[in-house]
Amino acid sequence: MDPLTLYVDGFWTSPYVFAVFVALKEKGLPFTTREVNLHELAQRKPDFQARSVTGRVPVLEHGDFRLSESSAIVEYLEEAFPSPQYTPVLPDASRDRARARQIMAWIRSDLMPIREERPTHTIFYEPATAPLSEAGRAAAAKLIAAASAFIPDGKTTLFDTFTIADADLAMMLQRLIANGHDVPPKLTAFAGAQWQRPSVRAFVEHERIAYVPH
Ligand SMILES: N[C@@H](CCC(=O)N[C@@H](CS)C(=O)NCC(=O)O)C(=O)O
Repeated sequence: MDPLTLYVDGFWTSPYVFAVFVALKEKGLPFTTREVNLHELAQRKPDFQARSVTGRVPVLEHGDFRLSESSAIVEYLEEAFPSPQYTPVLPDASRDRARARQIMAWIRSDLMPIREERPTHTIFYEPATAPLSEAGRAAAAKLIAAASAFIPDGKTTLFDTFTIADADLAMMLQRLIANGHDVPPKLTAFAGAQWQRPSVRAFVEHERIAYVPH
């Protein structure tokens, strides 16, 4: 098999790297990682710029093929390493798969105040100290309402089996939970269960260098 290399951020906090890392782990694929120190602007160095084109992590290398954009990479992995030989990371049924794509796209394009005021380093390093702004509180209420609607009552996965949409939604909820915000029990149970998955734990517990604000 062509070797797989995942380019990750040096602090292991990128939610987009997280999605791809978890997909690779869930599929049981052997891969190596290479850290790109964004705080040192390593993403702008010609070598990484040429690999990524967009100058952002994650980038996946599969042999001589290189791809950036986390949702495109997840889709590629799902097609290149399909079920039943490899564990699927998207739902099989077309409507569920469409719903998973909807949630993944929404998480990547909405809720900007939460992403800005509760960045993922507040999950993995120190919690935030400033209270949420009015826009942050509105975004939190929107996330809670949407997650409550998406997650079936009594379940800790969105669909019958785990998908990357679960990991994405759990990461977004952890921005609130890890910072001590009030989140309904159904959502804390969901995020807590997702956080126990071995693939997720491998990312959460990965060794981290001291954080440098940038
Ligand atoms: N839509 C992209 C977002 C990737 C992204 O924003 N990556 C950030 C780290 S979380 C990055 O590389 N930032 C460096 C930069 O933009 O210079 C994806 O899903 O992969």
